[in-house]
Amino acid sequence: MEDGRAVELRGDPDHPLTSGGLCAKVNSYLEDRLYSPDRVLHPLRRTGPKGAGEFERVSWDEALDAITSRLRRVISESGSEAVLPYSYMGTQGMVNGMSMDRRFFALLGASRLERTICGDTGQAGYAATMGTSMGIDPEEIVHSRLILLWGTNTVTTNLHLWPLVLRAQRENGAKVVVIDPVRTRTADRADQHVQPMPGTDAALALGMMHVIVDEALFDEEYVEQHTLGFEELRERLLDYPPGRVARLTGLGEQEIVDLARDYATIRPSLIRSLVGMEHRANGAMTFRAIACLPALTGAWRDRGGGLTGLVGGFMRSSLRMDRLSMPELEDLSLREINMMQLGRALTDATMDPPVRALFVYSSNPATTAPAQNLIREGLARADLFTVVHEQFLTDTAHYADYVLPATTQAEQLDLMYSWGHAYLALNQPAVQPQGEAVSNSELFRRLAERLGLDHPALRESDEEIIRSVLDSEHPYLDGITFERLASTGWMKLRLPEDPRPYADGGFPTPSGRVEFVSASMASLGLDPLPAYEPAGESVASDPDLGERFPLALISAKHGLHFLNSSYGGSSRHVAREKGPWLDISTADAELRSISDGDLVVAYNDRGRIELRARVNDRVRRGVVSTPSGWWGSANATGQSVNALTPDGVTTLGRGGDFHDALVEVARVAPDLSSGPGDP
Ligand SMILES: Nc1nc2c(c(=O)[nH]1)N[C@H]1C(S)=C(S)[C@@H](COP(=O)(O)OP(=O)(O)OC[C@H]3O[C@@H](n4cnc5c(=O)[nH]c(N)nc54)[C@H](O)[C@@H]3O)O[C@H]1N2
Ligand SMILES: Nc1nc2c(c(=O)[nH]1)N[C@H]1C(S)=C(S)[C@@H](COP(=O)(O)OP(=O)(O)OC[C@H]3O[C@@H](n4cnc5c(=O)[nH]c(N)nc54)[C@H](O)[C@@H]3O)O[C@H]1N2
Ligand SMILES: [Mo]
Repeated sequence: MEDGRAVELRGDPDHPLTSGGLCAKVNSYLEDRLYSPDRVLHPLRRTGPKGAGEFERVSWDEALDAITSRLRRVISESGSEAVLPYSYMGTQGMVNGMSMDRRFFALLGASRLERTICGDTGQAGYAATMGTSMGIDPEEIVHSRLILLWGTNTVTTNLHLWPLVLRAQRENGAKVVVIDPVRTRTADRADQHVQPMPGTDAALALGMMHVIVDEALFDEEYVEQHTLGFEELRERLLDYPPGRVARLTGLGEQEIVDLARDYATIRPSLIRSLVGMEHRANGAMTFRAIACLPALTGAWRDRGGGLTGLVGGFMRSSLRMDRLSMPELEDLSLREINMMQLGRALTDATMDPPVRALFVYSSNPATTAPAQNLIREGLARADLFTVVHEQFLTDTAHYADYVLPATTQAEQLDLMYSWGHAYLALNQPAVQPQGEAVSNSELFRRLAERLGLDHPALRESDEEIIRSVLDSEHPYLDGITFERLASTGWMKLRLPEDPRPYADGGFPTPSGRVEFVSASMASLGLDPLPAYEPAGESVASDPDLGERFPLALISAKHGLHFLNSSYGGSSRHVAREKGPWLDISTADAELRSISDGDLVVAYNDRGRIELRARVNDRVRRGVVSTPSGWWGSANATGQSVNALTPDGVTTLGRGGDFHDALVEVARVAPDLSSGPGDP
């Protein structure tokens, strides 16, 4: 800081996980975010048509009066469920992400939002097998000798784990295998890249188990003592010989056999996943099948062996999470709307009551949620009142009746949660809020007061909330206090001495064992055994659709400079990403007379976007890949990739299926203003 102005941002060199390293996204946070000339610094009122992004500055008083009187009217005419909050984790903090806002909408009696866009499906799949999604501490990866980065792009999305992977390679000679339909930056750096067709990983896992059982490479004692249903599993595995799995996954038969042998014999072996495979109709079953592997081989016995995925459970199980949202305030009889289906909720004429007021904060659904064109249609409704609390004029904000300015991390107090590691951090404000920006928690305190909502839960300060969240007897929090966090910035949870949580079994399933056979799956009407089902929207499951749209589209987080859609509107980050591109195989490009660098359109019945083709073999024939995060306003079509994605919700985990998207791709002839896929 110099004279009240932040002049430099750096990581803490003593932090064991980051060693002070910052990622490409936040390296220039001060210029690109805190002091960005594009920031929203004052309340704005819409002056042009919805979507045009034309606004005028108004005072906070004026904005709050207009918002509260509109909310009152909507509630008195249509009931409180006509109000819908929409948020995700744009502010990665606990106070601003899930406390005052949740209390406010609960006390208002608004429709409840199912916030399941990230992690829920995969975690539900793991839990169906092992009772939890929590594996080992990711830092234990340094002890592994075989690392399967399964559907996760570590170098891009989880940069701080990568040095530990390299350390395992250097110190233990670890072999690093990436399993991903796309040859990612991570795959480029791995010892081996296994490239299955999208959505076929459950078949791969079952095929590996087939080989492991067939060649008696499994851990008989571990299976006997700590698993349930081995005989039924063995029978199921007969359906997955390597020959059939090779056909299902597009992999070589020998490749599958070798991977299985490596997995069973190179120890410790660790499977690392995050969310890449979950955004599919069969996503939960994929994670369930994968979670069977370490139980079969007894990988959990070894230090650095087993599974490690999202580890938010470390914090969820030890912090007083109930002191954040205060679930007791919520009326569970009020309707729930899934965040994947915002478009449907805003356009479905049978909704009773219809959504008449939408309050968006910490999220940019017009870019990040599937079925984008349906969302836009909903947001454009003249009778919908939309408020967006934001730092920038996102594609969602363009539709707002009122945009309210939000603070950034540098201006607000928060307790930082993590699902990637076990360090808690206290984020202390460095600078005064810029302009008239307010934090999320402050916004909802102000709104509550204006609306005359008089509940003590709506008056707590940020610091009071943090202190009560930390006020836990859980052993992980032993010695972790507000004061100590304030002086050190971060502290690691006190995880148990033995870093092998399931070395001696003790899984939190109904049976206490890893459930190859699951009665809870059966009771949901689902297959009690792990199985492969073709992806939801795929050539295999819908040949007619596959005829028209033969390419499986993956739109994952391949942009190094975007955090979901954050920074997608920043000219500097956009320039660094070198334009929205589409990776297409040489074979598919030839078939469509597409050359490297050509402008192409990717389209289906839901939408169309323009991209620059990169003809290469980063994807296989039948697959195309483009980074998510780009804003539609930056595309010639006004749409971005989620215009092409479906908005289904998975049975288990209630997550999205937006990676199950079929498209066709065509070259855009330079002399045509319109082309294939035009609505
Ligand atoms: N740079 C950057 N970092 C980020 C983010 C970002 O937007 N940008 N977002 C953050 C967030 S919110 C999250 S949740 C994490 C997610 O972290 P990851 O899970 O690592 O990220 P994703 O890009 O969603 O998916 C990882 C990989 O899954 C692959 N994949 C897709 N379908 C399949 C499949 O069927 N099988 C297999 N085996 N692989 C498949 C994709 O090609 C992709 O390379 O990243 C975080 N980090
Ligand atoms: N096609 C496709 N779609 C995806 C994914 C994918 O891989 N492919 N990934 C999915 C995943 S894993 C996730 S997590 C979601 C994420 O989707 P979103 O939650 O919508 O994530 P962001 O795009 O980063 O939007 C967060 C917004 O919050 C704003 N913000 C940041 N801090 C604050 C704050 O303190 N207060 C307020 N009010 N606003 C703030 C930012 O400016 C930003 O516009 O996207 C999902 N969508
Ligand atoms: Mo996410």
